[in-house]
Amino acid sequence: MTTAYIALGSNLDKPRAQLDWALRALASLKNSQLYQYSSYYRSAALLSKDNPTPQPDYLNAVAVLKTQLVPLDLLDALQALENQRGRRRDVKAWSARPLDLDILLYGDLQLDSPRLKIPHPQMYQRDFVLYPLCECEPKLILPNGQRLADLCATPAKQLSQLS
Ligand code: A4P
Ligand code: MG
Repeated sequence: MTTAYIALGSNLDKPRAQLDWALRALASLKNSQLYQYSSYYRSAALLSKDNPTPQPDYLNAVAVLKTQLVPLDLLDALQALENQRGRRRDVKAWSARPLDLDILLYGDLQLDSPRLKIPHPQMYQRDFVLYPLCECEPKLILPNGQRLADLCATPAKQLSQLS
């Protein structure tokens, strides 16, 4: 079994219910065990220059999965779950979405392929990833050598943890 960290995000169609659904789905994923998950965190949508139209706030969380799926099979399984929630692929990147499931880390694998990049390239810059990850795994050393706890030492400024 390999430990994989999954980022969950939603800013459409009742985000809290979307994340609840996603955690239940991850708990029944084939050849995998849902080991742990964080609370939910709300933040303003980070927008891209290509897609600057304002969007609803996001809810984000992190799940810890023990899995026998190889990385691309895990990505396929996560994208199938996104599709089940009506995720549209014919829109610009960073568009509002009912459910986004990204692989943050997969064991100590480092991968840079057209379809899958691990670690997730933007994870180091995103409080809505780092803080829920730290809640699950406070002693984690990130692949770039940084201690996760050091990055999360002060309260996050624009992130609220939900009860
Ligand atoms: N892909 C490559 N590496 C990975 C990986 N590690 N995990 C490829 C998952 N997918 C990976 O992703 C596009 C393609 O990236 C996939 O087909 C896969 O082959 P996508 O999920 O279809 O599209 P996307 O999510 O719009 O693009 P991207 O680049 O994954 O965006 P992000 O990083 O997911 O950012 N603001 C807040 N507050 N909270 C958020 O969660 N998320 C985004 C989207 C923008 N703003 C946000 C949030
Ligand atoms: Mg994504």
